[in-house]
Amino acid sequence: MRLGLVSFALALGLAQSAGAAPPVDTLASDIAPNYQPASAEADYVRREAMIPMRDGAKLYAVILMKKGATHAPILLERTPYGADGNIAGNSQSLARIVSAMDAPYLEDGYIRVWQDIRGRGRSEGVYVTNRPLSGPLNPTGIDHATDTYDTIDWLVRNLPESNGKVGVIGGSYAGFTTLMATVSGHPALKAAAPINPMVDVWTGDDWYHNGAFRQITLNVLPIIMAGQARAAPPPTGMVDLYGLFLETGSSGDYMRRYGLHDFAAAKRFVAHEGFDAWWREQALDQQLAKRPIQVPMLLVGGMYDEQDLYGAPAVFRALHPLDKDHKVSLLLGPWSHMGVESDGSHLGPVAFPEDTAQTARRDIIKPFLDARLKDAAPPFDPPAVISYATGADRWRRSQAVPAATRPLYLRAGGRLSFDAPDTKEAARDDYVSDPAKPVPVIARPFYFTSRSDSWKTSLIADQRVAGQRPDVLTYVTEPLTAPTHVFGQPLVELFAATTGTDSDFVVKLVDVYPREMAEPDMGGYQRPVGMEIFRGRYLRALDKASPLTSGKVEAYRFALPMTDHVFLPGHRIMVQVQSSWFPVYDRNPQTFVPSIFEARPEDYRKATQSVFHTPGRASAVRLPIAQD
Ligand code: PG9
Repeated sequence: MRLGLVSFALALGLAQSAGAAPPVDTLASDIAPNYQPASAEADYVRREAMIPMRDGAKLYAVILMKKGATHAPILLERTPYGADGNIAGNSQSLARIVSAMDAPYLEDGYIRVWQDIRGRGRSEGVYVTNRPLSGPLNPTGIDHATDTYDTIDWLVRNLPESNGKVGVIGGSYAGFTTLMATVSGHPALKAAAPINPMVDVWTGDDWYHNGAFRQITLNVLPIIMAGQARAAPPPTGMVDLYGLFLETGSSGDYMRRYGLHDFAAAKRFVAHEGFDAWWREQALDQQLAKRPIQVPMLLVGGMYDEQDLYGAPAVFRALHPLDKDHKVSLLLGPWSHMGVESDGSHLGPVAFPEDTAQTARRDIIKPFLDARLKDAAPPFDPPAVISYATGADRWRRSQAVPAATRPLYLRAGGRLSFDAPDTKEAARDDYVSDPAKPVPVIARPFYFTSRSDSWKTSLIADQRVAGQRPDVLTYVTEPLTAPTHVFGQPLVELFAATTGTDSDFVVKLVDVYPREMAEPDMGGYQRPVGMEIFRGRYLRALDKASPLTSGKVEAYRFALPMTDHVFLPGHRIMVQVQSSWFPVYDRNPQTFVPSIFEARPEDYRKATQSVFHTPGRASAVRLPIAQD
């Protein structure tokens, strides 16, 4: 009884020396919460605001404008990466504190606003990665559309310098929030420019492509989910990820090795490997197509976007047929992820005759926004698509995108031809796919972040790295005698069999440069034009994996990314076929297992793959041909 009382007293903290009050820290804080880095001499005004949302959460925004701005349009960006990071603090001159993307707007009298989305940076509220629109996946009534509405409402009421017109812009994750903003319904929202937006992360953006898991993107989890502030990727060291992933095993093993399996998002990947309702109901192209198109939109896509290649053209394809008042246009250029914001005069070893990104920013994106946001700006009505035709290196305006109607057939002897195969030629080609030696995306080493930028330029990398391997089939045309202009989404129709019970097929459309080029380094370069992967377990149903029947010939049909490319005379068109694409995509064990995240070392087995080219099983890539 006595002991019990003592423990009770201890629990209450009463056992401390009689009468001693707990210490109170009475020193004044050195933090200056109202510090204003812009001094009297600055040519800009910088403000901060905690903007109240309808549920009481306050979201942090930083507001920047030229001193003396008046009747100014507002350009809003909502980001998970830290609003403050968009302003470098070391100058009193506007031109020096913002990026080349932002400077022209500010110099032209715009108000630029960056906001931390809820739960990120200095904003209150709960962070949910790609928080779905209100509906079955999000019953809260709070989404990026409502947060944008509340933010815009506050901005137009509280910024006396504004003209009451707001545009939204942002790339990648912020491209996703930009798309979400378009359903907010706020009357002040007049234009949107989603750049390389995340749209359908199962079909073709960050997390999977046609069911093949993009393990490389796991490295991003800590960056936006380890805490409210932007954090570092897993501390793997500057290693060749080809070697690291191979040595580690499955993606599940990689997650466990670096503590990534504890992230809620990682648990969702494991729980939703297929294209089930979870992914389908947040695929933004389909979600937007169910709603009226309210806001003029210039979708910006990069043909060599190593992260969100799919999103912008997918939204265009979904909305264009519904777009009776022509509100939606697509701008497609030769850029890697977010490359439109930087130097577009080259990508990897491929040089362009102009800074394509600067042209796009100066002559297309800004005039589009100006026309809708500034009080007196010349009209600018883009056609359905503005694209940069690589190969020919010229800008093009199109009202329609051709369908993929012209088959380019895989033929015996490694030939590629617009003529269909005949019965006299060999029926198939075989190769052995060995998960222990997967086909590399680029020549090793593969770095995730580095000075050599190997991840950023991986989609334009020389494909000789693959074509020379015995586990990659190559089919190539004769040198072309006339230009062949491919504009749109090529469609793969591959008749193939495997001796395994699960399998990946990767198909690449490649421009083979002539042996001798003016730039000597480019002789014989195998330049990718469109490449994509399909995971065989989803052949029957995208939402539910099922084993392949060993030895059974199946038709694999899937689209390559949208492109605009001219194969020039003297060049040859090549198609490559392979069954791994590493380390961007995890390895298919080639033995059916319930979850590839949990594949064990013994599940990874060699398989013999057969690609058919007979009249009844005429493997081909169907090309959308532009008539210039
Ligand atoms: N595409 C990016 C992303 C990757 C993974 C998770 C979330 C976002 C991005 O650059 O924002």
